[in-house]
Amino acid sequence: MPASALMNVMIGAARKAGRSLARDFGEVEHLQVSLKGPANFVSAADTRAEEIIFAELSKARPGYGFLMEERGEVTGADTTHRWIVDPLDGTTNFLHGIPIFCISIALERDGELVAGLIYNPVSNDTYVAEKGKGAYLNDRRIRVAARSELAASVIGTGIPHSGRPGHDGFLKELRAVMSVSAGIRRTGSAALDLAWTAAGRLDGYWENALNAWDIAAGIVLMKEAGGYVTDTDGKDTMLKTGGIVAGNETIHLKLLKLLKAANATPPSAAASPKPAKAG
Ligand code: 2AM
Ligand code: CA
Repeated sequence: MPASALMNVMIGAARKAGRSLARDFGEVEHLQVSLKGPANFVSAADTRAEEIIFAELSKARPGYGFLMEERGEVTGADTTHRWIVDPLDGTTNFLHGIPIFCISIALERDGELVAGLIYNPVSNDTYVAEKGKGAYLNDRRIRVAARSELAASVIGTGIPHSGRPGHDGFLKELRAVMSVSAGIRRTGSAALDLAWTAAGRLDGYWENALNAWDIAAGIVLMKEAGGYVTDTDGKDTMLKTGGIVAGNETIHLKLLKLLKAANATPPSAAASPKPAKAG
């Protein structure tokens, strides 16, 4: 399918920022050994990528608003359109030289997500979707996986690290899902988890406490790949609540039920270990 004018704009911005990120990623390995470490360098790489995307999208669609990870909300003259952008999703991977990170760009029109792009500049994988036009990976149509049994399903998730909320709650959810599924994967990029679920690599995915820019493009991809995506209450308010559950119709429903039941149980011994007795 030839890309629309809108998608060409999004692809152009992502590829240009992707070249900058890929160049900077090549430097990260050298910096690992330096005393200061690459943290400052990575946040500069993130900012550089965001500036490129901001400039490219502003040039092509003057007046559209923005919600960006670094800049936050930028109100445009055109209040019907808003770009939702994560210039570097999978920052921890990037920082550690792990080539699993991406750029995520979504467009909202009248409050509805209408286009999404996720681009990994290392693998050169470009996932795109526009409302009503299907989802594609490098120009090939993608669909969610057809598996209906959790026992055969590989499920993606994100694990809260220090500074993020919900550690005990996550352990309850993990216990529930790991005991009935074929395996759990944690990529470190919520956007790529959704892209991989849309492409049928993962059968399902859930995570909590995310930001709108982590998931906006992935939501469009999931829906256009024939998938189901809601927050943990089964509602279409993922951008507000930051919780997300995704899969085909059956896996999505099974995951929702499983997570709901898990959250209704008291913390297990594993989730809240008793302090060891002294002596
Ligand atoms: P980032 O790489 O842009 O930080 C990994 O589980 C996912 O969670 C990534 O998409 C990551 O985005 C996101 N993430 C990491 N820290 C976060 C935080 N403090 N709040 C919300 N999302 C976070
Ligand atoms: Ca992110």
